[in-house]
Amino acid sequence: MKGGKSDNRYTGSLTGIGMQIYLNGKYCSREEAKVSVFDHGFLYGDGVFEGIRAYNGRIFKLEEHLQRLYESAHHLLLDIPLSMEEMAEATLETVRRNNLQDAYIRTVVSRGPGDLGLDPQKCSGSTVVIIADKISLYAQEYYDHGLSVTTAVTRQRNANTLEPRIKSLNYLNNILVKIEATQAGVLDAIVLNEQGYVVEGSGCNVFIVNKYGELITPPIYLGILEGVTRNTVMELAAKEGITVKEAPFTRHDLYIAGECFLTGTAAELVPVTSVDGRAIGGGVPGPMTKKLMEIFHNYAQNTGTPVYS
Ligand code: PXG
Repeated sequence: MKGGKSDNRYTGSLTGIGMQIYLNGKYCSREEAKVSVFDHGFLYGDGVFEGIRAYNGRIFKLEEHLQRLYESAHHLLLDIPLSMEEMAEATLETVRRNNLQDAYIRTVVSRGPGDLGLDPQKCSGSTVVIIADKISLYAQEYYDHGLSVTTAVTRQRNANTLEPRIKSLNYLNNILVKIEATQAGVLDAIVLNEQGYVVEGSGCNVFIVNKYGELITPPIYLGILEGVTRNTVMELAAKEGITVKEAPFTRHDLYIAGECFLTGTAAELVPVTSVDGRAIGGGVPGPMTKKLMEIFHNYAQNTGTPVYS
């Protein structure tokens, strides 16, 4: 992006040599993996996607990701020409063909090629893409020392426009938030909804630890993507005996929080130690954040659908 600072995303990306990409039932090279300029995914952002991780030869929460993909498609009346079982198998096979143990998988289903009008009925059939690559979102120093973030001026879409629970190919709201973060010299920004409640980051969910030691994350009805990592962290924390609440909170609650962290498939758990220049928890990652990072890491390494068996 012109004028923007480069960050350290996708540093682990494969060079593409020998990469095998699933495209509409066939596996092809990076060079061959091309879709039409008439695809409504390209023309209108008409489609859905998922970002999934594999750890240690196992796909993490595959069923949950596919469930969300199919729910997003259902809302958009978008046909996925594979059953969920077939999609699961295609996902496993894509990781296998790329011989990966740890991977970041991008599944995309778009409306497919049509004419230049909006009408999805004129599209000939969905385009399905599965890419298995590597990803490293933030440099290790941010996991060790925490991230500085700002709050974004761009607000969350309300559920009567484009429902935030749909993981659609229209990510412009999120991209505007990301641009704001970059312009402010930080790596991410926190989004508020129209009522001023904290909802999420540009591509991640948000948690705080309040002064009572409770772990709080915004409820789904405020307008968030129901993150797979978010749900996993809530479950793992509850098992640890931590009080976990889905409750609305404001920018002020964020500023005075004892701890704060972000969750996402790509980011995993990353501590936040400054918001709009206000230090969170003394400006260092808090004990609950560190504990949950460790528990999540162990859990992710030892669970999931085996790729090679
Ligand atoms: N909220 C939003 C808006 C997201 O896009 C999450 C929360 C976290 O959900 P999971 O299920 O992953 O725990 C996401 C997912 C990126 C990037 O480059 C991030 C996502 C998707 C695509 C790219 O940061 N986030």
